[in-house]
Amino acid sequence: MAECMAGLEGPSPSEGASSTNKPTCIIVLGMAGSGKTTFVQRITSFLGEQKRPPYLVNLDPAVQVVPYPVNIDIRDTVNYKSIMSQYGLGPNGAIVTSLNLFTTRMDQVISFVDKQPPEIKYVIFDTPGQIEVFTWSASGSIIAESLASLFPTVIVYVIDTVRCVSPVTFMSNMLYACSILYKFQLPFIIVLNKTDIVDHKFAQEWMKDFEAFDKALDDDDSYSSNLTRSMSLVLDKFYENLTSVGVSSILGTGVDEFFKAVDSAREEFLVEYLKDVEALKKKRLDMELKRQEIELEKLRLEKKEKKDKKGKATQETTQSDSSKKEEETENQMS
Ligand SMILES: Nc1nc2c(ncn2[C@@H]2O[C@H](COP(=O)(O)OP(=O)(O)OP(=O)(O)O)[C@@H](O)[C@H]2O)c(=O)[nH]1
Ligand SMILES: [Mg+2]
Repeated sequence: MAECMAGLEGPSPSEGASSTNKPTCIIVLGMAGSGKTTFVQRITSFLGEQKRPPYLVNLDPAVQVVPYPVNIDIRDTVNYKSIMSQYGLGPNGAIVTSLNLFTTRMDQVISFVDKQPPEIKYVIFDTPGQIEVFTWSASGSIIAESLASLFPTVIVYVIDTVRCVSPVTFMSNMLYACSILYKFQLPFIIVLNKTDIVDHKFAQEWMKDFEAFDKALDDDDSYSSNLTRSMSLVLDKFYENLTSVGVSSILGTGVDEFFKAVDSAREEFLVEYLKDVEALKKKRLDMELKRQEIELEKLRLEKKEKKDKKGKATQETTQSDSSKKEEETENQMS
């Protein structure tokens, strides 16, 4: 049953992301229709069969049916249709705004995740297809950073392999993946989904072997293919450290390999990323302390100003009273 987020106080999690008991947070991103929700459903049933059910969070406010047993559902907190009419937004804008509003309660989400028993090894976040939420809106960063400051966190980018058979669309997908990786700076796994329709090996070969990719581009002499060729040289560094897994969310193939990749990404997080996250946490704390100091100083000044004004007003009243009295005495004497 979904958690009720109303009236819950913010968290005070005791330990950081380095604790061995902390579950791994998996944020599932990908373009619209790439199969994120079906993938989450598949990995949930895989873990369920192994008696290791995950904790599930749906961050898509516009989804009609959530096909897995969701624990936290954004739809219980924000109504995206009424956000459309309230703010005069179109469907995409309303999804981005809904997520921004939900993000203001991220502390509550963290509190729920933090309260999970040690048997919960994975917390999975399904996200909307409006990937711009995670690329240019603040909420994506807030969600990822606040999770990573407390739990080992991994970004999973789901790709529709069928849409990648053309080298140009493959490249645009990779550029998106690359921008997300650099934005979040967290361990990153690419899931080449829908392998029941197309084998993913060609995509892995293109990532490893520039010449193979170059050859695939030979049949296309458009401007975009020339641009794509230059881009693939630039992306070489990005491909070097990339983990990719072929999965069919419909058949369930590749899921065990995916979890092996997640477990090594967790290790990678604990060894390499934690330092940065700890530094980020410290920076945040320093900033928060500074903000509180400024806020206190502002309050002090406001209080002093009010007191001064009150004093001045009393002085003026006393002065006008005494001048009135003087006037009255003068009048009586004359
Ligand atoms: N053949 C095949 N179809 C798949 C696979 N995964 C997902 N699909 C189909 O792809 C379509 C989109 O799947 P969703 O899981 O809704 O995709 P999504 O990324 O969550 O979509 P949005 O939330 O709208 O962005 C559905 O028709 C799925 O049945 C797969 O591994 N193989
Ligand atoms: Mg979905």
